[in-house]
Amino acid sequence: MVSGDFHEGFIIKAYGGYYYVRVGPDVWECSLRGRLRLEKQQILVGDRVQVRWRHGLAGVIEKVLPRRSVFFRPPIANVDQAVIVFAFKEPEPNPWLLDRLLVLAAAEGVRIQICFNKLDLSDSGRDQWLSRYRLAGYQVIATSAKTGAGIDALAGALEQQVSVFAGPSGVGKSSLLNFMQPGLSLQIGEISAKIKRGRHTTRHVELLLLENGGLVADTPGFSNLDLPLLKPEQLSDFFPEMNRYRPACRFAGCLHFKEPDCAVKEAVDDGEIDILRYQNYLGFLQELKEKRRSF
Ligand SMILES: Nc1nc2c(ncn2[C@@H]2O[C@H](COP(=O)(O)OP(=O)(O)O)[C@@H](O)[C@H]2O)c(=O)[nH]1
Ligand SMILES: [Mg+2]
Ligand SMILES: [Zn+2]
Repeated sequence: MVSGDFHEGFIIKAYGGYYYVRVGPDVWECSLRGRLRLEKQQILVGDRVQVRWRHGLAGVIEKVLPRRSVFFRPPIANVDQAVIVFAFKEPEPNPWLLDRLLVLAAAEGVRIQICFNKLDLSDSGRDQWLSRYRLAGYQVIATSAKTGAGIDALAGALEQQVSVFAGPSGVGKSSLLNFMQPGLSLQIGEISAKIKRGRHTTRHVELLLLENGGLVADTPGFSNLDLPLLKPEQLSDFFPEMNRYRPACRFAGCLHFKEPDCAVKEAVDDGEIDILRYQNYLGFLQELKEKRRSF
């Protein structure tokens, strides 16, 4: 290579004033060209960039290529999908938290994939989880990082996509990635250490490259679980199963709460919309109404 050659790559990590850029099979440590620093252009993990080779595995970022999208929490460019991971057992799924993450991910505008892990520990109760979320209209995969069940399906969903893994700690996010890509050697099971460090810890986001071309950010979860700033009447846009019935409600701005002739409430009564999902919806609705009052 000649010093000054241009190459294209993408940023997998930012750390200590350097950007780590994957160029083909290698990772280069790159600084930012002065002009870009002056422009104060925010550069994110996931950004595609043009780099000039300097020496060894080092270069300079000359240009940031146009972004397709920006995921805010955590900040990553060009994300295609959020994979929301929960476990069937240890810890038990928390439907309130799951539904909240689904709203947050939907508000980010990315595709959503749900993964229930620890299939090996599950009992007959698992079908209820799978059908609840499939009925709601989500893609759901069941996996075990212990036996390997469902891992091919998960890897297939990640292929050639940029994905953010989110979910509570201890559900097996890192274990799943290690199973798919043994070379990653991500640390598993350090739940207590993570919590002890407290909420002001800087979180370093890193994109991991899988053999099938998938890129995955193994995040410690959403950094903030506040609901997005939605108008109460927008909330049902983020519940796919309610979206289907909404056009049949009598009122255009129906909140599906106490309004007459509400198609969503009828679907709940008929068992076509899961009652627990609906109750979580009402809980979130109340929260949004209170938030609006406090402005
Ligand atoms: N039985 C079982 N245990 C698992 C599975 N996946 C992960 N674990 C265990 O669950 C714990 C937490 O896993 P980890 O990957 O660190 O979860 P993370 O916090 O979501 O990244 C570890 O003790 C893992 O060995 C699974 O599919 N089955
Ligand atoms: Mg982990
Ligand atoms: Zn309604």
